[in-house]
Amino acid sequence: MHVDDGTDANPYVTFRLKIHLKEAHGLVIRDASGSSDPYVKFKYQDKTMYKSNTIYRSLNPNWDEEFAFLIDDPTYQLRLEVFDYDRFMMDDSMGITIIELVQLKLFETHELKLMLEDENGTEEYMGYLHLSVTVTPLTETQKNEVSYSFFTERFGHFFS
Ligand SMILES: [Ca+2]
Repeated sequence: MHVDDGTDANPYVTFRLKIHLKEAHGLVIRDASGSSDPYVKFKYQDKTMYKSNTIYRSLNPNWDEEFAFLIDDPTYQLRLEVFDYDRFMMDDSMGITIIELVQLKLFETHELKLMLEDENGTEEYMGYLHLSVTVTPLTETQKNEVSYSFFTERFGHFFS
C-alpha cells in the first residue's frame, strides 16, 4: 500500500491558474463620450500574465475569455487592473482588485464578483468584475505536458 509521507516522487511543483473572465458591471466613465474602452491586466508578482481584449464603448463589457497560466507560489496575490484604452493618450485606470489565491480551495472553480477600487481612494463606486478561477497543483510531469501542449497550441503553426 502506498503511504503518502511527503516524500512522494511526484510532488507538486507548480500551480495552474485557469481563469474565465466573464464580464464587468457599472464601470467608471473615462472618455468624453460618456463611456470607456475597458480591458483587464492580470498581474502576478509585478509581471503581466495576461491582458484581455479591449471592449470599446462599454461600461458593462462582456469579455467571455478563458485562459490559463502557471504560477510558482499561490501565497502571492493576483492583482487585476482595469484600464480605459485611449488611442492618443496614456490609458486611464478604471480601478484595481486583488485575488487572495491562498484562500481558494485547490481544484475547485470559484465564481468571484470583485469590487473595483480606486488606488488613490477618491472614487467610491467603480463597479465590479465577474470571473471564475480554478487553482490546480501540477506535478513535474504534468507541468511538462502542459508546457508542451501550450507550446504546440500557440506556436505549432510556425512549423506546419
Ligand atoms: Ca478611451
